[in-house]
Amino acid sequence: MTAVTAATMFDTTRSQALMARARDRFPGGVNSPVRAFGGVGGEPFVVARGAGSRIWDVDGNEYIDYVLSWGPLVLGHAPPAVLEAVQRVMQNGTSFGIPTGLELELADVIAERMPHLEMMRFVSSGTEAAMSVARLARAITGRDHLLKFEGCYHGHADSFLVKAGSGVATLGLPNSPGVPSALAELTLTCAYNDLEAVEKIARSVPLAAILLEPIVGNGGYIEPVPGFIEGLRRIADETGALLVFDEVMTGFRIAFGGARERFGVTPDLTALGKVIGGGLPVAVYGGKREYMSRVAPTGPVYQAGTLSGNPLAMAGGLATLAALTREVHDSITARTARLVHGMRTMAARHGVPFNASHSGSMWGFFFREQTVTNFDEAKTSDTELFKRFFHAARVRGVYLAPSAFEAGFMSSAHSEADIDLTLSKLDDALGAALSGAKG
Ligand code: HOZ
Repeated sequence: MTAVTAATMFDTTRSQALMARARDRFPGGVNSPVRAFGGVGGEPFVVARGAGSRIWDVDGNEYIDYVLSWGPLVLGHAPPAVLEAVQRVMQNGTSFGIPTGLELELADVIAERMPHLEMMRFVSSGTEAAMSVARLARAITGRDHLLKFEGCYHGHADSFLVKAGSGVATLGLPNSPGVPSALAELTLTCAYNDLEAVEKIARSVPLAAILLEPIVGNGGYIEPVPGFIEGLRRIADETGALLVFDEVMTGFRIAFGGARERFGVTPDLTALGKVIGGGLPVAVYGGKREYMSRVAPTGPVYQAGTLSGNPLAMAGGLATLAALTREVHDSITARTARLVHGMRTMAARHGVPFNASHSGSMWGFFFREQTVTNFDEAKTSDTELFKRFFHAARVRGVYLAPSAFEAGFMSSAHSEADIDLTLSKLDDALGAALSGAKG
């Protein structure tokens, strides 16, 4: 199929009509900024349904999906085990605001795979988890300053909208109006992987916490260099700061047991989300018992939520983690490796500067020769080529994250045949993108 044919056959009439109406109701027509396609231009599509590795838009176009709701759908779309569990639990009611046994069951599974979460608190979004962790770290240490890394995204709480990644990076907004400067000043930043800068800051300012995505997913996919995470642990210990892993994206993806298993470093506090809800709104924060005991009502650090521990969300998470055995994790990892390897080969064949990598089922790529180690380097990748590649892939039926600064994901529903098909479509798409065509 030539590029022209692929674009011509691609009807988006219904999506366009709905988006035109949506723009009147929602800022940018969306309920979360990256969805507006600001990072790639053009019109977002409106999704109708998903099954396994595929999604279909309201015009009937089919896509192999590598966004997977931005990470949670590690079993793919509408997995029968999750649907059955949620439907079964739903028969007994949708929310109580009273403890249920399901919360304890999900917490036990999480603690079994991540034993450093001795005690935890469920919330409904990654933003809430990160915001609560920051408050707790400040309360434990009696210090106000936080250190985060440029391009890392920890949700949209005031303290974290400073040189953030994800939509903030995609839209080129370094910070956000509305965040009181008095608060923003308490959030210090430096480049990811720059241990020397961390050392300098941590020794001159008393830090409550050093927070990071142990593998960055919100500034594009960026891995820590050997020794970086170990170095952060040492500096935190030596300076009295807490080390916080934001594993909302990486949790149950980069390794069966998350970043602690992958890097052999134990954080003091952890935020998790996405996979632990299997596509329903759940997040959690937790860590050492002595720290988590400071949270109300055992301790004075206040945090609450009407829908926290929601039974439907707990059921979704339990069914997802039950299906995500180590064997299943390993097989998704193997397919991710094959996709990444295939993309490298494809780029080499086309003679394009490119690098791609993955850890477990989380992956990413940049149109740039050298490995990317921080967000400044990510910004030097060829984002114009990325945009053309994104659109060319989309009209050929492969949905990639609509931003050069987001990670990709894989699910257990993606078959070997899906990977083969994806690679052949991406090869064709790259050819079209290099010839300057968007479609
Ligand atoms: N913050 C998410 C990506 N890192 C995007 C969420 C969404 O748009 O749904």
